[in-house]
Amino acid sequence: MTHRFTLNVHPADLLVLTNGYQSWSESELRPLLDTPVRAKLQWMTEQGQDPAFAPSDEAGVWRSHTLVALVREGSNTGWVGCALDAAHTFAHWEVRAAGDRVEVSCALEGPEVEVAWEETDDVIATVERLSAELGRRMGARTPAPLRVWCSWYSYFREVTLGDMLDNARLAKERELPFDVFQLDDGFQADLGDWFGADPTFGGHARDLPAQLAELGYRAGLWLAPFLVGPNSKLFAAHPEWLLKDDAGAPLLLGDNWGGPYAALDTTHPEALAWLRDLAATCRGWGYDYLKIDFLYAAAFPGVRHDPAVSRAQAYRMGLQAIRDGLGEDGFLLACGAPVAASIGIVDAMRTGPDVTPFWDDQPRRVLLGDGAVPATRSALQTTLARWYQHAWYQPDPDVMIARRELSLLRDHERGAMLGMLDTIGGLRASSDPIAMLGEADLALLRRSLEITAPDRPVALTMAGGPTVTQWVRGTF
Ligand code: 9PG
Repeated sequence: MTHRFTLNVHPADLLVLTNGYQSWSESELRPLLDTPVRAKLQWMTEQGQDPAFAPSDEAGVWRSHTLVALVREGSNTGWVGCALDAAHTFAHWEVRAAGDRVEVSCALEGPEVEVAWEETDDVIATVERLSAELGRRMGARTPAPLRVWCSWYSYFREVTLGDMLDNARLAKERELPFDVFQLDDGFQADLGDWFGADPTFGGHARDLPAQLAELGYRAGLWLAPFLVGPNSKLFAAHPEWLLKDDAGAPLLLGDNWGGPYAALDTTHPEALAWLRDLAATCRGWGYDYLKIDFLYAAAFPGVRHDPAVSRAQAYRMGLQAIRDGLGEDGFLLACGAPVAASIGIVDAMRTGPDVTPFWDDQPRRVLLGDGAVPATRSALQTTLARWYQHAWYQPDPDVMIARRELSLLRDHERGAMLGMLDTIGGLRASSDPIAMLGEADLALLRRSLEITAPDRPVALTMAGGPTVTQWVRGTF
């Protein structure tokens, strides 16, 4: 079913607020007559966009997922559209400049759901109200936000058990107020082979939680539960659990670990049972916080065991299996995840691409058109354009990089990050090696770990830096 609306407004007078498909997908407020960017390489579309509804590359044609707003330039008046349920259905909004009018459509991929469309003299308030309504209908979970130390942004896949313990001990010594120490990618034998250890990790993930507990910290673990490495034992043992292409071969997608990977078919009952067992085993090891990543894979277009299940529904079945295995009282942070379809099952959601110790990656963002590129600038822009999503879960705007060493970020860029964190609310996180932090760095880190209530980004301006409108519009 497609809903259609025509506006008798000149496109040159409007800005469009878009919401990207998954955590890393660019979200922005831009003049309607501008041209969106579309990733030039296939793996970027697979990893950062919805391949079934990628951004347009035509001037005056914008695509958005679940929610869209049109704002009259220089005012807070306009129109807001929102599909009010995302459990079974992906809602594909398209806004198109058509001469001196604007055509808007909302195509539903999945069962029928209610679609709200309102003209308003307060766009910001209407976005917040419809977003809250969606959150209510889907039973949004918003537990207390946590302060997390995460290994990824300093150690990447080279992380060791020793690095985790060294940082936890130093954090305790310096009385840094973290709740959770979270081990990221790099401990596992392969994607899918989560119970085997990477030989360079120097131990096993199950050895960590008890030692963290002694220091007073909860243990968190990263998993990409829906991914299966082509050389993994899981791939060889259960090809029937994998999402297939039209020819019946396992679908291989993305390019993040030196080549493409397969995805679990989450409509397969045995794959679901395996996912429940995976989460329950991690819980048994002592992890009550899971960062589950690359989740879009379960919603990837492909041939499934049960063809009657929509992509959104297949995704939620996989997510629910993980929730069931972890338990209701465990904390689930989703990442690389279809944002609205995750509401009600996850506790927190990454709301933008990865932060980096540098401001921008123009070759990949501008020349290759990848709005989901890891870069502090992209993370800021996308998270700010999603300020209203705190009604869906605790937002995770990613880590604050406070260290001056091994970082190209300048003071006003760190300041912009801190301003964004204070505005968005939600989780606070760091990945800095504690031993690398001088007095000024530690002060900034402590400040960045102070939890704030979500606010509207409109009033925020950093001294000497860009205004929020400039950030969100990408014009800086
Ligand atoms: C572990 C990492 C961290 C990180 C996640 C995710 O498109 N890309 O190039 C791209 C690179 C890394 C990436 C996401 C996308 O990072 O967001 O926090 O957990 O995986 O591998």
